Amino acid sequence: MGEINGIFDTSRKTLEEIEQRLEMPRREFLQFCATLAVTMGLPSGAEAAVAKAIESAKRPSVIWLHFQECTGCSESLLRAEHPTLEKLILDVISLDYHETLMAAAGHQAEAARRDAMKANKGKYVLVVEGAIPTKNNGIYCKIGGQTAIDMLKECAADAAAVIAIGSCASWGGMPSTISPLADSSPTGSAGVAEILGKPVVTIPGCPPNPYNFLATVVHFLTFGKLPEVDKLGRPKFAYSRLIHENCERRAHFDAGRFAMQFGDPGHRQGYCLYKLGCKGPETYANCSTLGFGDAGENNWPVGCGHPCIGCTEKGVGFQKPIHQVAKMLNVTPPLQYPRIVEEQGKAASFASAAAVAAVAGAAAGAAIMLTRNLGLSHAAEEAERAKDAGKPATAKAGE
Ligand code: FSX
Ligand code: SF4
Ligand code: F3S
Repeated sequence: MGEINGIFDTSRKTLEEIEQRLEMPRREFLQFCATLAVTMGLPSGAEAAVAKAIESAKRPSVIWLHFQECTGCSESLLRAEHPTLEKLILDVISLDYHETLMAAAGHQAEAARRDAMKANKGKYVLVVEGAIPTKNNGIYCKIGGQTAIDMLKECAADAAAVIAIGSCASWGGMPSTISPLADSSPTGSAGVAEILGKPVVTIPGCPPNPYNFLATVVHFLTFGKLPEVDKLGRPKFAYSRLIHENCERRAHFDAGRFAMQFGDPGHRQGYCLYKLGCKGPETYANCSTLGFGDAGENNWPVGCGHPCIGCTEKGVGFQKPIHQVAKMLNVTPPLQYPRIVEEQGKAASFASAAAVAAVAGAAAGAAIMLTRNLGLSHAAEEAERAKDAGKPATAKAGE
């Protein structure tokens, strides 16, 4: 995977080489950098620094461990399209150990891990996916004869940075769920920080948004350090706002329009899912503004009609019953308060406004695009009204 020199691989590369390798025109590459800069909340113009960091051959060695999990975190990353993980592996990071993607197996795989750790001592990035079972000395998850506890401690000892990806690695996630009849999870699953006894960067989500992980790694490439985090280790650029603050259904919440059961008229019209147990009001994450899978607007749980289960929030996801209504942490309407006659499918969403702004390469432009988007939505509504002229109105303000 290229010659390693210090913390970064300096054996490559010109922008032209990147274009060839990523099979991506320069313009698209810069758009990708702008998207990451916007995700990180960097000011306008920062995409140039991001592009420079990627093109100037900084390429940290990454050791990626898998413990108790479903591999959905890696799967989610594989669904990121700008560029794909496969291309990222070769061009942005040097992925020296990843059990589910590497060709090597058995002793060869373990040898590759130890070689990479030795060659990059103190300089590699350790990414951990999955929870760590602690009951009975951790025997419920073993790799190459080692328990997850021992392997994690061994790999973390000489790492420059540790990133826990997914809710499982962040605090235990799904495997840490406790049955009402028990006082602990079946295997005593814990998160990385708990095992190491020190804070680590966490990217919770089940699965997490791949751009939050990519942005964290690219932040490391660009600035030589990991991004600022909150008290749970989550990068502030991604986890500082409640989902409820920027939800496309927020206007319905404020107007008291709720889906009462799946498939009822309110649900079909895109009303608020609060009464179906949506945990958006007590969950910090950027799902509502970023979306998933590059599949266009509305591609996130609430956008698809399912209440948020709070998968990024310790103590909410996999702990509270899905149907239980959320605790309201903040009822102040956001600045971008949409009009209450907004209906799903009539206009671009906040997510697409941010994406367009990113493509334009202007982080600060997101707000402008958002304003334009609201204008467009108004225009779309007016056009709809004109089209329906002569017919009875189907929706009234405040309905
Ligand atoms: Fe956990 Fe990742 Fe959920 Fe799955 O591997 S965060 S179970 S999506 O995939 O760790
Ligand atoms: Fe959106 Fe859920 Fe808040 Fe309703 S309760 S506005 S669906 S985040
Ligand atoms: Fe998880 Fe809720 Fe986002 S369920 S993916 S935090 S919308």
